[in-house]
Amino acid sequence: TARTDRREPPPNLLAARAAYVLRGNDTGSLVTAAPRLYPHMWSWDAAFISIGLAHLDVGRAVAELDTLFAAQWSGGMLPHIVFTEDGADEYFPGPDRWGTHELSKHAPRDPLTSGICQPPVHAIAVGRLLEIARRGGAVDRGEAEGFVRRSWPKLYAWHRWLAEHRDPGGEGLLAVVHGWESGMDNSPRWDSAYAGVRPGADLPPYVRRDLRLVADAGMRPSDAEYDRYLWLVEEMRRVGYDPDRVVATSSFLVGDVFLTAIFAVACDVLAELGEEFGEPATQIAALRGWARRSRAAVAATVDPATGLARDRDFRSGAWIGTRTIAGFAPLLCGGLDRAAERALLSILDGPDWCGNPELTAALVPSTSPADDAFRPRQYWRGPQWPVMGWLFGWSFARRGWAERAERHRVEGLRLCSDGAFAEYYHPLTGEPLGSFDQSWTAAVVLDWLC
Ligand code: 9YW
Repeated sequence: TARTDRREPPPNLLAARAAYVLRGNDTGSLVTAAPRLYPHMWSWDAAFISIGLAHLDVGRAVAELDTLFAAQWSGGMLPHIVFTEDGADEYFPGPDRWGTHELSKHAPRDPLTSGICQPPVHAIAVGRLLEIARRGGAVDRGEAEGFVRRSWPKLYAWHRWLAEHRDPGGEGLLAVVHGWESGMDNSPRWDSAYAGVRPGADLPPYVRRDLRLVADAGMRPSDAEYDRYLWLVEEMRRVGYDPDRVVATSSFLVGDVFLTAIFAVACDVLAELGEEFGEPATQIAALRGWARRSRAAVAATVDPATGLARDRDFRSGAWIGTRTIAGFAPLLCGGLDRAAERALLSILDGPDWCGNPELTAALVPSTSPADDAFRPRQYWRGPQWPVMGWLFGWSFARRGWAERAERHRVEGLRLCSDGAFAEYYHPLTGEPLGSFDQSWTAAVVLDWLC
């Protein structure tokens, strides 16, 4: 449907539908990422979901993050999936394939979890939740403040884990050991690094389940990609998920500039909360130090030729210059000098990105329509993800760019006004793609509307 053909429901109807999606996906203790495709809790989804829930019921929003924190590994890692019992047979790879409870001394036995992590957006969510709760009455405020007090040490432990175990270069560019950890599973950012992953002949056989649940297999990663995904899990199993041995042995080790930018800004948010709530000064100073180091590391990745930030393959030493949403990472955390930042903003507004007149909504596509890797229907290879629009809008507001933040909100709502709450959208037609009634999409729509 072209932009002009869209019938847009009034905002209160869209908000009611978004609330209905979150309620529908609520199992009681957690809101699954999506009704059928993703019947478990995903780490960064849970953070965004809690922001949406905060508009409906602060207590329920807090409970969502409590559920995630209850699955925290003893070393501090927040696992990327917390498995529900009901969904265990529905999703692959499930708890048996990961086997974390049998292989790692750090993993919880109840609930069962995966053995990798996702981007650390949680402190951002806690900060936003507190803001929303403070607009309400004393009960909401009290609930949120109590939650900040009890979750702060857990968030600190999570950030410390990342700083201590995921900075192999020692300069603040944090590494992922699996594309899934970036949250952008099949982004062309990872193609060259995955080319170096050679699945062994002893990769145990498996059956994918995702393909039964989307209309078109072409929207999902390929089988060859899946073999590599599973091989990396196999490598981690073989070292018992020990964080340092994983970094030493994984055939995939990439400095993720987008995750690093999120870490930098989330460290600042957590430090600010720590100051307000009287947390230990040494820990606040550590957070500020990690923020500074990672912010500088993000700025140092910028390619002078293109102006975009880049990931770095720690195994091959190569920079990764594919034009993806990650190129704008410095806008999330700041740290560029004025000229470089202005240049990056004009790339963002230009014809290869948000200024492309063919876009349904002026939100950053996951891959530039001008890049050879662009595939408009395929997951992280081109579609727009509403939740990423929210993250940029939030960052712009934090950085004092109110007008840009507002534009992002309006454009995000334009994309989501079809009421499908799709996982991702075709950037040129606005067609909803992937899973529908996706929780984090509903959550960010609620935050945009309320
Ligand atoms: C998968 C749940 C997750 C997100 C990821 C997204 C997708 C899971 O869905 O990955 O099995 O493909 O890439 O960012 O957390 O919404």
